[in-house]
Amino acid sequence: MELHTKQCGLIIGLSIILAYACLARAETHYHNFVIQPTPVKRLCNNHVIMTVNGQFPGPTLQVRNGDTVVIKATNAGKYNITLHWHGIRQMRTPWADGPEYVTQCPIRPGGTYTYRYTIEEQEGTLWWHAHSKWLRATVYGALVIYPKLGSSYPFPKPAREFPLILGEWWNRDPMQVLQQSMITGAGPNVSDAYTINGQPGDLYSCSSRDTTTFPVKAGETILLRIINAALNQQLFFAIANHQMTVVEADAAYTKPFTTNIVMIGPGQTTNVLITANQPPGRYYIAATAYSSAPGVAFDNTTTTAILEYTSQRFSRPVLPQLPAWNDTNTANSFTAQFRSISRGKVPLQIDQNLFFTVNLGSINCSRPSFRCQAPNNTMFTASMNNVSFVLPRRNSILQAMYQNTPGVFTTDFPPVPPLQFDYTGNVSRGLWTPTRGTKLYKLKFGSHVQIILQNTNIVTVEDHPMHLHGYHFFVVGTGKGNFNPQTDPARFNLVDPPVRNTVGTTPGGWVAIRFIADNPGVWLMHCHLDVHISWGLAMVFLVENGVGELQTLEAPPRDLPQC
Ligand SMILES: *[C@@H]1O[C@H](CO)[C@@H](O)[C@H](O)[C@H]1NC(C)=O
Ligand SMILES: *[C@@H]1O[C@H](CO)[C@@H](O)[C@H](O)[C@H]1NC(C)=O
Ligand SMILES: *[C@@H]1O[C@H](CO)[C@@H](O)[C@H](O)[C@H]1NC(C)=O
Ligand SMILES: *[C@@H]1O[C@H](CO)[C@@H](O)[C@H](O)[C@H]1NC(C)=O
Ligand SMILES: *[C@@H]1O[C@H](CO)[C@@H](O)[C@H](O)[C@H]1NC(C)=O
Ligand SMILES: *[C@@H]1O[C@H](CO)[C@@H](O)[C@H](O)[C@H]1NC(C)=O
Ligand SMILES: *[C@@H]1O[C@H](CO)[C@@H](O)[C@H](O)[C@H]1NC(C)=O
Ligand SMILES: *[C@@H]1O[C@H](CO)[C@@H](O)[C@H](O)[C@H]1NC(C)=O
Ligand SMILES: [Cu+2]
Repeated sequence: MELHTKQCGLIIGLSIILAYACLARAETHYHNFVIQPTPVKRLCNNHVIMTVNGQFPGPTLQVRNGDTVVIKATNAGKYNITLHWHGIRQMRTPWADGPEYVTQCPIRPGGTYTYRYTIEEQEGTLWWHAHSKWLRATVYGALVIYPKLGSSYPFPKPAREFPLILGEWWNRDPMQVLQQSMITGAGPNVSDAYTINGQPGDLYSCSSRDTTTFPVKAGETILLRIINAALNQQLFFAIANHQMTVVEADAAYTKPFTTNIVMIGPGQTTNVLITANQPPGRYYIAATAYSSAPGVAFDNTTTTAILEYTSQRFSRPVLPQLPAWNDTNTANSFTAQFRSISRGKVPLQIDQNLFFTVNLGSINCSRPSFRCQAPNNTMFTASMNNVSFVLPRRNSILQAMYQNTPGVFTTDFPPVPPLQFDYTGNVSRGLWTPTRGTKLYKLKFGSHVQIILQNTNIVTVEDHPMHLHGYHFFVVGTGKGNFNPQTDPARFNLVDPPVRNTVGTTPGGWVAIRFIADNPGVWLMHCHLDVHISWGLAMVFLVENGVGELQTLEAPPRDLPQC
C-alpha cells in the first residue's frame, strides 16, 4: 500500500494523464495466515484457541475494489481447516472459496494452500472465516473493501472507521462442543458469552479490564462495520442514546435509514454511521440474542463495548434498551427497511423457478440410546427440500466435477419439495425425517434464477440465515405463512430490492431471492447457523460454463489440497 502511494505521488508530480493511469491501477496484497493454537484468557480462565497469526479476532484485510488478494494459509494447528472469504464473488475462482469438501479438500495439519482472488465490483464490509466444522468460532476477521482510488462512498466520509465483530465464545473447545452433539444427537451446548472484537465486556466475570472501546470526538461521525461472526445466534445490537444510520450491508450500499436497533444474523454485515451528538461521556454498545425458535435453548447473556468520547475515560456508561429475545416484530421491521442503491438490474424474466423448503428434522430411534438424546429418543437433523446434505469425504465436489470423477455427488436436488404439505402448519410427525444425499442442482450459465426459501414447522419454525456462496442476490419479497404463487409475486419489489449474500427466512414464513447465474463453478447454499449446517441444512449449485474464457471456470491451482 505504502509503496504504491509513493509511486502515485511521484507520477502525479509528472503528469495528470499518468496520474489517472495510476489511480485506476489495482494492487496485489500478499499475506501469510498461519493458523495456530494461541493462549488467551477469557471469563476468568486460560484457554488455548485456534487463531490466525496469534490474533483474536484475526487480521483485518484492507483492500480496494479491483485489487487482488493472495493469502498463503499454513496450518500449524491440529485440525484440518479451510478458509472462506465470505461474500467475495470469486468470479471463475471457486478454488479459492473455501468450504471444506465442497470447493477444496481441507488443509491438513502441517499443510499449506494459497488462496488467490480478485475483488470484482464489490465495496464495503465482508469478512473471512474458517469453513471447516466449528473452527470459525475463533478463526475469523474483517475484510474491508474500499472504493477504487479516485472514487468515494455514497455518503459523507466518516471521521473514523472501525470493524466491530460480534462473536460467540465457549469455555470449551468449540470442536468438542460440536463433537459431543454429533455423538448424542441432541442440540449442542449453548455458548458462554458473546463478544465484541473478541471481548465479552463488563457484564461478564473478569472481563471489564479488557472491554473493547471505540473512541470518538464530540460532534464527529464515525462508521462502524458490524459483522456477525457468531456461530449460532442472530443478535440484536444497539448503542445507548445514539441513533444509527444504516448505509451498507453485505458489501452493497443501501438507501440510508436511521434506527435504534440492528438485527444481524450470522454471516451478515451492516455498516452504520453514528454521530457523537450526545453529552460527552461513555455509552454502552450492546448485543444480545434474537432467538426465533420457541423452546430452543440459547445463550441469553449480553456483550458490551463502549463508545467513549474523548477524555471521558472514567464516566459510568449507560446501557441501551434492547428488544426481548423473542421480539420477531422488531427483527422483521428492521429488516424490512433495506433498499438497495442500484446495483445492476433485477432479473424480471425467470428461467429457473425454484422452491426450497428450509427444515429442521428429527430421526426416530427404536429404543433409548446414547446416540439419541434429542427429545423422545430422537436425533436432530435438518434439510432443504427434504434432503439432508452430506459432505463427501474422498474428494471435493468441485474437483470431482472438474475431473469428471463419478460417485462423489448426484445432480438430482429437487427444484420443488418432493411432497407438498401445509409447510407452516401442524406438520405430521411422519414427515419429519429427511433423506440424506450429496445432491446438486445444475444451472445453465446466465440463467435467471428465483428461489423461494420456505421456512417450515418441522420440529419448530426458526429464522435460518441462508447464505449463498459465489453470489449476491436480490431479496425481492418476504411474507408470513406459506408462499402463495398466485398472489405474493404481485407484491415483489423489483425496483430497489436489498442486495445480500445472507438472508433470514422469516420464522414460519418465506423469502424470495433472485440472481443471474453468471459465475461458473460449485457453490454452496446453507444455513449460517453452524448447528444447522452440521445437521445437513445445505445444498449445492453447479453452475455450468458459458462461452469463451471469461465465462469458464479457471484451472485448479497447483497446490490445491488433495483428500
Ligand atoms: C455440555 O454441558 C453439559 C451440562 O452443563 C456438561 O456436562 C458438558 O460437559 C458440556 N459439554 C461440552 C463439550 O462442553
Ligand atoms: C437466562 O437464562 C437463565 C437460565 O434459564 C435464567 O436463570 C436467567 O434468568 C436468564 N437471564 C436473563 C437475563 O434472561
Ligand atoms: C416472549 O417471551 C416471553 C417470556 O419470556 C413471553 O411472556 C412473551 O409473550 C413472548 N413474546 C412473544 C412475542 O412471543
Ligand atoms: C415428547 O413426548 C411427549 C409425550 O409423549 C410429548 O408431549 C412431547 O411433545 C414430545 N416432544 C417432542 C419434541 O416431540
Ligand atoms: C397436530 O396434529 C396432531 C396429529 O396429526 C394432533 O394430535 C395435534 O393435536 C395437532 N396439534 C395442533 C396444535 O393442532
Ligand atoms: C417417529 O415417531 C413418531 C412418534 O413418536 C411417529 O409419529 C412418527 O411417524 C415416526 N417417524 C418415522 C419416520 O418413523
Ligand atoms: C422425506 O423423505 C422421507 C423418506 O422418503 C419421507 O418419509 C418423508 O415423509 C419425507 N418428508 C417430506 C417433508 O417430504
Ligand atoms: C483430514 O483431511 C483428510 C483429507 O481429506 C482426511 O483423510 C482426514 O480424515 C481428515 N481428518 C479428520 C480428523 O477429519
Ligand atoms: Cu438454520
